[in-house]
Amino acid sequence: MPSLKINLVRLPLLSRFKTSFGTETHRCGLILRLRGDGVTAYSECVASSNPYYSYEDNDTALHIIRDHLGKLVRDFPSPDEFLERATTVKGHNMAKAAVEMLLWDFHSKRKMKPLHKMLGESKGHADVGISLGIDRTGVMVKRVGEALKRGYKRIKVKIEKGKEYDIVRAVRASFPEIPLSADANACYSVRDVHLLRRLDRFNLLYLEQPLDHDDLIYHARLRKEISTPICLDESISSVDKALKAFEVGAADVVNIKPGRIGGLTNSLEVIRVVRKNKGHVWIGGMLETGIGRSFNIALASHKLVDYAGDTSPNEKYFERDIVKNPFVMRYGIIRPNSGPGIGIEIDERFLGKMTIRSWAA
Ligand code: OSB
Ligand code: MG
Repeated sequence: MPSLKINLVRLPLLSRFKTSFGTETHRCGLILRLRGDGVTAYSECVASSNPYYSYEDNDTALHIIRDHLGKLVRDFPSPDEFLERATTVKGHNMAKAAVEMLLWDFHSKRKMKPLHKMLGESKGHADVGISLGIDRTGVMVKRVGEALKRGYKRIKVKIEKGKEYDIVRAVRASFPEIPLSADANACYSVRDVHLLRRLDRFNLLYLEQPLDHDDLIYHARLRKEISTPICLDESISSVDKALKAFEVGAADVVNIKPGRIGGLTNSLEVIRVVRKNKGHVWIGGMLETGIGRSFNIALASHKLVDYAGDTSPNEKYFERDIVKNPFVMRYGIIRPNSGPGIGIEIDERFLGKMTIRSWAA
């Protein structure tokens, strides 16, 4: 008998993570487990306890998975087949992605193949950058220095409206040459071009999602008005949005989060769309536990992913993770697990301890 279990876990973060939309002190998310045919698969839904990054949160994702998507996986469809069935549900990509990735893990394990090899041609490693939350500029500069010492290949600082210039200037003044980017998480409007133009002098690799979470058109306009390349995160919620972004000239770079795009199948397609349009692509993160991270690392190892992503090892976020074999970064790279599927060993006892509620779907 197939069984789908959903656990809501709550793990304290080592330090608070501040973005322009809010401050996180915990990772509160859904862990999915699918059992059947002698296989146990896991995945993580990237939604959190609030709808500040996008409209989904843990409650909407739980509802969609438990009441609509769960029944579509009883015969263990392929990820493709599942997505086809799930087209009746509009939107809710994070919920869909959690189930789609669960099936990727399931089928990779059934074939006894590591996930990164199921996804296409793998480089065998992911290039790793770090995402640093907003803090006092002195603290941010110190954190950048520590991250560089640990070998991170790219530093991204979160910015917010009115503080962008001071944050980026302080980091650039201390580290004139490093690969540096800034992530606004959609806090500017088209009337703020003058603020963003002032960042042009800092030679950023790109500016991530300056404008509205759903926008393409104003990003295309902004892209002509500043010299810093534009990277889209929130706005690229589907393959269709990726195609349109390049059609209207809204982006130079795309941050792919499989959770935002409905899973790995769509992510692979977006990667192809971006590279075909001569854009650059990297894999982002959503403060996931080691389970969610393992999917990101597998995808970030894909041959066509050309920029370092936000795939820091989880010691950055958690004192203790719910996996027994967390990723280790050396010289700014992480190797995907070589075991079947995501290759993660779950710490079931600790997972149980961190679980607030669970459901069978
Ligand atoms: O915009 O990339 C983002 C975390 C939560 C929500 C949005 C974002 C982020 C990050 C964290 O930047 C990246 C990571 O998981 O290491
Ligand atoms: Mg972002």
